[in-house]
Amino acid sequence: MDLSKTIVLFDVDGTLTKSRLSVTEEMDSLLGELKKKVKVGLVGGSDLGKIAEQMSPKALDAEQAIYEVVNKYDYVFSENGLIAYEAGKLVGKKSMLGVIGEEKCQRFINFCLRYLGGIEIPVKRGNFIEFRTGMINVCPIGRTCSQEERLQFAAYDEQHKVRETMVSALKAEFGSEFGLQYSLGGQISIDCFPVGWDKTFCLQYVEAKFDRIYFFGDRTFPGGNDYELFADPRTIGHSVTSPEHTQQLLQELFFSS
Ligand code: M1P
Repeated sequence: MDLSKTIVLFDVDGTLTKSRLSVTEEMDSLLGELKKKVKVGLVGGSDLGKIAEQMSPKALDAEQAIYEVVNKYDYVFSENGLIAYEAGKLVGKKSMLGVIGEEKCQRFINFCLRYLGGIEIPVKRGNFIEFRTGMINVCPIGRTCSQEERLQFAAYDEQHKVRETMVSALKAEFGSEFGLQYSLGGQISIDCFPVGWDKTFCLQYVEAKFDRIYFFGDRTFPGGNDYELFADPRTIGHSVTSPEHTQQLLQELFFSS
């Protein structure tokens, strides 16, 4: 296989790392080997700070982690590619606020806060709404929960569909008026962004340059934040169940002769 015009894109949480945890040394070194063969890019739903923290675990501080990750990988697309880095340089930045405006943003946030104030779940912590550059992340348990509380909520949500129910409420409230799209990005939250600003957004930076665009993600089901990029005809999508599964597929695809 001619790999010179091949790029491999990876989701981060659940694909390269366990949710919100650091990359293992084994995965880090496998990605290092892969980079010798093909171009490699990250496409995370999270903001750049979180991706950098997870993918540059040895960095001393947040700034250094960002510097390291954007220079280590050929492309780093955070917030679905709304913030795009190529070879260490910022090449694109989209603002959700710029598109929907302050008034709609406030109506949206106020609705979320009222909705979250009206539900009861086993545990609530802090930071329920994270306002990012390209999206608003809404988290019923609160992003400051511990790792243990995160896993407990994820299991509870699986059973009680807290996030799915909230997405239905958001759709009923805002319909197509706000032009927003919702995805269950990771384990505990909902990513809310303008329609079309899903992970396929990143393809504009790579589609003309590569003949083969692989994508590995774990949330590849409809409603998951890897779905659109996984299903896009421009990519060769691979659905994985864990970082170990990603490693196994990489070995089979790129390292077995
Ligand atoms: O995996 C990507 C997602 O990671 C986090 O999700 P959660 O905290 O729900 O596990 C968030 O940063 C989310 O925006 C992102 O899509």
